Amino acid sequence: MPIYDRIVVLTGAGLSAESGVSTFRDPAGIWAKYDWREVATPEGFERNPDAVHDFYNMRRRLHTSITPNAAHFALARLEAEHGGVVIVTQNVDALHEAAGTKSLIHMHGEALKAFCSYCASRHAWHIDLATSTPCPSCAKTGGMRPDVVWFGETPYDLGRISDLLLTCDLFVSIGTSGHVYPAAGFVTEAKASGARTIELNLEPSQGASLFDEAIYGPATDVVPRFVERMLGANG
Ligand code: BV8
Repeated sequence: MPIYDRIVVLTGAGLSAESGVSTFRDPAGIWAKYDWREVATPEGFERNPDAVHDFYNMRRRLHTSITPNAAHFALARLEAEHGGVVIVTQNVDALHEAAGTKSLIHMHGEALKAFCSYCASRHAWHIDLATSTPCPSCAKTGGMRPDVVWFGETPYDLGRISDLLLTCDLFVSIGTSGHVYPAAGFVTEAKASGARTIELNLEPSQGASLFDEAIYGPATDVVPRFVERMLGANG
């Protein structure tokens, strides 16, 4: 197994599934129960902020009770023992951090953070949010929202992510269906930079044909084995 110096790992909801977090597009997933247009767009928030707060309050409550699984811990071990690893996650849970990952980009934001649309202040947030919640900084009400990236909004840190994709020599996609852009296009950017591309997922994603290699199975099984292989190759 060749040695890699700069590894970018993209993670999605499938990584947290075995921690009890629903995925989005599986048959019993979140979008089978909620209309993304109503709860995950700025227009939906404008139309009915209480419905959006209810949706994220339900998910935030869940996120305060979940724990990392073997896949999260394996990725933290890869970073600690291999070095040169950056995780770009589409997930808004805090399970990568809880497992010990340090070099992490939350491109779709974080369920346990909130920001004020009036003064743009950001706050760690573990309790329910409502339209009546005053901003801890400017004290205004009606402007506090979950610090997550909705459809039609620009994901965070795209410039830094592009630089990472330009310079990585290994791109690993784990637990994502490859439906949502620009994340679903990262494999193409990494390939264009000459990186080897590997997909670890329960089943082939929408972009499966774009990867050099694929390993299918539950994340808590395939990710620790993949990390063992990577660390073994590094001696
Ligand atoms: C944007 C809110 C402009 C947070 C979410 C082309 C280019 C650019 C944009 C677009 C484009 N085409 C369309 C768009 C617009 C849109 C888009 O992609 N629409 C799609 C649906 C067609 N994109 C946007 O609006 C994005 N913004 O484009 O801004 C821009 C663009 C570029 C540059 C500047 C400006 C914003 C997207 C973010 C939307 N926010 N959610 C939240 O509430 O969480 S989307 C939602 O989908 C989540 O964020 C989630 O992270 C994301 C991706 O889903 P996955 O993680 O892949 O989850 P999914 O359920 O789909 O799949 C799970 C996978 O795991 C499955 O494959 C399953 O088999 C597997 N699995 C299950 N169990 C396991 C497992 N694997 C392993 N083990 C298991 N046990």
